[in-house]
Amino acid sequence: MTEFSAVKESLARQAIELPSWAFGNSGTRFKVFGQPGVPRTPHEKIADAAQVHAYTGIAPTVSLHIPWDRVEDFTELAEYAAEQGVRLGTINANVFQEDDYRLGSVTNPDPAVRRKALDHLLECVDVMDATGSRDLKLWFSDGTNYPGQDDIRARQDRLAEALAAVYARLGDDQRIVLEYKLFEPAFYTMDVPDWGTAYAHCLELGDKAKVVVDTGHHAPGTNIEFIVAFLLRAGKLGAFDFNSRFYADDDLMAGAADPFQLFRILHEVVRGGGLSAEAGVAFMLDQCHNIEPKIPGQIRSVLNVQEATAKALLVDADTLAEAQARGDVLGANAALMDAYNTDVRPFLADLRTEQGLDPDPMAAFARSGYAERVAAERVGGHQAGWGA
Ligand code: PSV
Ligand code: MN
Ligand code: MN
Repeated sequence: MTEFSAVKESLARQAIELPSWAFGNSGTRFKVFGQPGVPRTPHEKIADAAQVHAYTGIAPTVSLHIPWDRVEDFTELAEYAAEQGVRLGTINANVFQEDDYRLGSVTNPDPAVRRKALDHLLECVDVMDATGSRDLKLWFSDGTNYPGQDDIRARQDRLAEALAAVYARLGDDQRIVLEYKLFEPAFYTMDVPDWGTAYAHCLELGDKAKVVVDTGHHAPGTNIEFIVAFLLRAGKLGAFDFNSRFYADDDLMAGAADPFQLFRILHEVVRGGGLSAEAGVAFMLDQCHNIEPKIPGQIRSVLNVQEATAKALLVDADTLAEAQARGDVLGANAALMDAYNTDVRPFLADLRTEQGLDPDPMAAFARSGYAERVAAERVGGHQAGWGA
């Protein structure tokens, strides 16, 4: 197996982006549970995200959702983030929470609704100009609930038209990252249900359009690592939304439900060169912490992704390739499993110590008193805006 010293540098360079909405109250359609000290403003969400970075050292950026995080002055928000020790990252558009969008946003049969949705997407590019963000993350709740409700093909045309208009507005260093989801909120057809649909639209758009793999957006049993391998090979993997699911789009902590799947995904990332800066893959979390405390929930998730990455990096690529070439099924499988079964936690603790961080981020945050302080200071925290 590869020595830990050989992979340390890659791990030290790892960057995982946090979702601002993970810090607000959230829940299901049955109940949103309030927690003491949750952020009341985008600034406070960023302050909380900065805590995760302060203790893990690998969560330097925060993803915003518009309009949940709309502020008067995004340049000021970016400056505030820098003061907190983090940067603003991906901008997520939101065309799924208004009555007008009952029958869809950019695929709505009504041209006036389509125009309104497109205007919001273009406004998000304005926000990116102010925040210096590279990526516009597009997820559409659009779809239909009943056979015959609308013309599936016409909806694809409308989608393509909107995407082309947004693409034309992008700056040289900006990208669209297009997210797919099998079902929910639409139950019969989603207009971007799978990676193939997202890939086809991104291909048509051009180089600045890439696919987002949200690990919670597939049918049970889907081989997500295959999708990752395919998209990386095609130069079309733009980003991950990491989270865990047991049943549907559960948005639980990454690596909680199936750490082996997370390892298999990261193995394909490493194999495909996806950790390099040139690959341009954004590693984001997209989660909600409905019942557990939010900052520790994010720290745990970041550590889970880091551990899976460390194990993936420990796979001895030569041993694996040799075993594969000679058709040694068990040898090849063992090369992978040896790495997966390694306890990387002591190595990662040492790495943190070398970086001047506490070896145990969960314990260090708990000791810091931050949670108690904000619980006393902040009254009337906001709902994340999702899951209610
Ligand atoms: C949709 O389920 C999704 O995964 C998209 O990324 C949204 O922007 C996000 O969840 C909101 O939580
Ligand atoms: Mn997502
Ligand atoms: Mn989702």
